[in-house]
Amino acid sequence: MSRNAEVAARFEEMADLLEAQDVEYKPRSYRRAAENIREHPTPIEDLAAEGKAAVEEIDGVGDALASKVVEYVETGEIEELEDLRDQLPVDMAALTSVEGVGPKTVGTLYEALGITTLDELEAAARDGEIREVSGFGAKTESNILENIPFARQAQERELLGDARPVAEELLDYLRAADPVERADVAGSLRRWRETIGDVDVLVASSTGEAAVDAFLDWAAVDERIESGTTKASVRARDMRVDLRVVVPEEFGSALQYFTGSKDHNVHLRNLAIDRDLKMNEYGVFDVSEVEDADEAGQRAGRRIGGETEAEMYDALDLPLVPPELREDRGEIEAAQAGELPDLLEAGELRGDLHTHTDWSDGGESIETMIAGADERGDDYICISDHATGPGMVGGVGLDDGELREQMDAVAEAAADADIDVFHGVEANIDADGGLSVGDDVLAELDIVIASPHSGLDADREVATDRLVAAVEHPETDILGHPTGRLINDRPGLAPDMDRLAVAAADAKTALEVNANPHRLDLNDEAVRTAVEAGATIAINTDAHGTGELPLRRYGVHTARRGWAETGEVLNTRSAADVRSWLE
Ligand code: DGT
Ligand code: CA
Ligand code: CA
Ligand code: ZN
Repeated sequence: MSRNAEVAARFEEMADLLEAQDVEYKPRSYRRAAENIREHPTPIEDLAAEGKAAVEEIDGVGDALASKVVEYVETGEIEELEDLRDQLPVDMAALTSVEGVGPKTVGTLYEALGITTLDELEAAARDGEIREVSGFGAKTESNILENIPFARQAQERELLGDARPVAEELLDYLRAADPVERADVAGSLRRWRETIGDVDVLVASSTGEAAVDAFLDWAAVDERIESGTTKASVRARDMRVDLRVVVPEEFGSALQYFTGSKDHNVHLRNLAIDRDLKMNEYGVFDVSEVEDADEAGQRAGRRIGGETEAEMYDALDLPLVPPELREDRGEIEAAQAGELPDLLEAGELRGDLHTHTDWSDGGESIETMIAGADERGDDYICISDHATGPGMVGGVGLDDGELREQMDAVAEAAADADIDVFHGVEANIDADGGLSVGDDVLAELDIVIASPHSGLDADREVATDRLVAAVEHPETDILGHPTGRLINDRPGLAPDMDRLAVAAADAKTALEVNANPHRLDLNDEAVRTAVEAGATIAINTDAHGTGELPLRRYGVHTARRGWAETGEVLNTRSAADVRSWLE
């Protein structure tokens, strides 16, 4: 975590603790300051070193808050925060991660029942104590109980989009270190799972201890958890990072082993046993001449591979299975039958079909977004700002008149652009599956994205009906972030994906894989249902600024985890082919 993020997190905790005590106004100013400090491009410690006045330059940070920033940078503590924590000794972050539980609820439940942790909250809900507290009822209690497992999981797992950049920074560092011959990520991060328990990194080196030392010296390490001659674990940027060091000859077998998943590996190992082979992190061995292969050492038998990962699969007459597929969801059977999907590749996407500008809640102009796409080498971009309607707060969305005005602005920008520009809209799906924009306006736009932004706690049946109706709307081209989930934050809708996928395929409406790492919506399994039903998918960043255009890769790898092939993805097509698909 950067120091800016650290300070922001502390201000947010103060806001929560104050709010829990029914303090007015102050929580809002702490939250606003937190947001601006987090986003501020200058390291907060540099500003603090210049003095309080420099800190006050940040929007929303006045004299009092600037003093606290300086205090934190100088002492590592904020006295007022420590006092607040003493007054209300609760695990605020954990408790408020339960949907429906805010700081005020935490304060009330602490006063009434002394609840300080998730475990205590769960026990109280289970024992029916919460419904007895004034202002609470049986319904609230059962909601809390239902949402606790989700919150608990959210506390434990990092977003792919947070973990990946940390791992890549570490790989750059390790690959430049003398003792390191090769380095790669393994584990769930290499499989691009949407959340990550810990970061696994594998290094090939003939001088193991020196490689471990280099890792421990990485500047981002905050805490050394354990270390030995060939492995170590640390905390860095608020994540656990595990390092393994192997000799170069065993890099392939170790990479295969530590990439997992465990189920995939168990399945492979059983295939190996059937052929008198033994597979482990040290290699693949022919053990037909070995008396008792289970009892003999790990490296017993005749080694037939392990320097590369491909050799491990080759020993079983299998093609290399892409890491994203290694979940034991049928990929081994497919590999045996020669029917592995020909997965979409990152470089095959030719444009983004869902982006925002400062006409709605984006941060940049139409021209800047187009230039950003051009710079990335894309062939086209779709400008699709929010329309007004259910789920849009604070006048963010455009009404029909403004959308018409925007048509001229987009046409003007398109005329000056070197890439193709589509003009679209992100319309909101209302409770019945209708869209929040007039049909005449929808008909004039190139691309209509229909997204759910409200009613995200509807039951399965209701949700499915509503999404199917949106997909079948004659003007809808893409169903945007179909479930509306926010990973670790909000479960979103849980539609019957089979029904939705069939409806989308029939209506020729694309289903979005929203690439924002907080969303990844559709998720991997839903993508698989979609493509099996013959639906088309569209991988979009939903970028609210050019800085978010590179998030596309998270969508690509999620689609790969859903077995998506190139031809099934709308935006692998040329602009002309997208236009004819739209007609
Ligand atoms: P995570 O960290 O929870 O997101 O998931 P992974 O898959 O990264 O799991 P992790 O970090 O516990 O272990 C990394 C890989 O090491 C795992 O995917 C497969 C391999 N592995 C770990 N423990 C075992 C085991 O007991 N048996 C087998 N076959 N493989 C294991
Ligand atoms: Ca892991
Ligand atoms: Ca691990
Ligand atoms: Zn959007």
